Amino acid sequence: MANSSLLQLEGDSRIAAASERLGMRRREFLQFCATVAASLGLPPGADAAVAEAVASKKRPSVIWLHFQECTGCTESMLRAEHPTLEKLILDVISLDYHETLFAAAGHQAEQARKTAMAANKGGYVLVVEGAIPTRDGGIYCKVGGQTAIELTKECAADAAAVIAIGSCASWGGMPATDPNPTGASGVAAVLGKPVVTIPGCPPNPYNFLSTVVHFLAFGSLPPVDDLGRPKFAYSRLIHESCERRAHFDAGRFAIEFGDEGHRKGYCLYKLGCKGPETYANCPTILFGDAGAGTWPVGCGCPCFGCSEQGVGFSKPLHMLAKVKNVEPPQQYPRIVEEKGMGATLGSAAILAAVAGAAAGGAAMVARNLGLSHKAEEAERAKAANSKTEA
Ligand code: FSX
Ligand code: SF4
Ligand code: F3S
Repeated sequence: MANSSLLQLEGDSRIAAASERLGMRRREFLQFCATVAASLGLPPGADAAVAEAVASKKRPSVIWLHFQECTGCTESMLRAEHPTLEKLILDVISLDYHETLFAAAGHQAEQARKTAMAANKGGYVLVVEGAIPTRDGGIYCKVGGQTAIELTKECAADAAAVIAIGSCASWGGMPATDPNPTGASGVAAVLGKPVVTIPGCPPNPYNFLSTVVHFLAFGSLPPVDDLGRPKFAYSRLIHESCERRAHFDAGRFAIEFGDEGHRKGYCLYKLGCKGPETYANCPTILFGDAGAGTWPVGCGCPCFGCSEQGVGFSKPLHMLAKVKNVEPPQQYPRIVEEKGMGATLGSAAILAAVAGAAAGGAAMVARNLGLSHKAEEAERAKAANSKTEA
């Protein structure tokens, strides 16, 4: 890791070139990098390493596969309200194969994938979007004559890292809904080894961006929980950061869509909101940079747990959520833990109002929030153990 400070980098020609390329002011670019570093829960000083990496490191080659899905993951990445987002994503990676965005087709496209894989053997990032059908030999999804199973295994063999983007690729998601006729499964299940998962239907593009920036800056993917989810984004229940939480605690609920409670912005728990059992940073990171309230609950729609295996696409929409942490725990999480709230250009703008040195402070704030799902991980491990024992 380089040893420069963020402020020293302001006069650096690499930073000037990167800012120009991205159509950002230099200060704006540096503040964005500070926010990404803070969101990842990195130690103070890592913001400069992030800025140097984004500005000057060779962009990692990305092979992006599509299987059983709606392409919402790609859409949400490219249709963000703020035009800088997709520019940033496409600037930090070299997207060498992507079926939806490719101008090439047929054999030409297949050749491009093989060429990129050979040229970057052992160094490329494989991103899988969509579930993989496993029933009947995987015949329900084929690309270029190969099944999704074959393609995933072939592309993962020489990848430096594998990211399952969206709930479909993470564990099966919507295509795996009961009775799951095609045997839709997640990438880890097909490869038989853990991968980084960024669930959500669609997932928030900033969580993908932050994950890739971590890989670019430090050569590894960020720390994950036992389901492969980056801890910086999936360590807290939605219910913990929800703006309607005070109504929940006070017993003020919307009972029907459009009733007085709903119009007044009361808690959506009784309409089936799964925020109390879903881990994701939706309420803090928001979607589309369109301002406050741009997330499901903010718009009056109960969270349906799209990012939580066993909740989204499994539990009926109006079934009441399992409420965790109703009372304070006997033991509190450690004060200093990796936890971020995600990087948004909005939060970068807030940082912009603060002196450069505040980036370190932001990192500390992000780190001091603590983790809330340690108990849940332990619960899952216990359940898995008792299954093995039985
Ligand atoms: Fe769609 Fe992606 Fe949902 Fe799945 O997102 S938004 S069905 S998670 O794989 O395209
Ligand atoms: Fe927010 Fe849903 Fe929790 Fe109510 S139940 S506070 S709407 S997350
Ligand atoms: Fe999904 Fe709930 Fe967030 S439905 S987008 S996890 S608020």
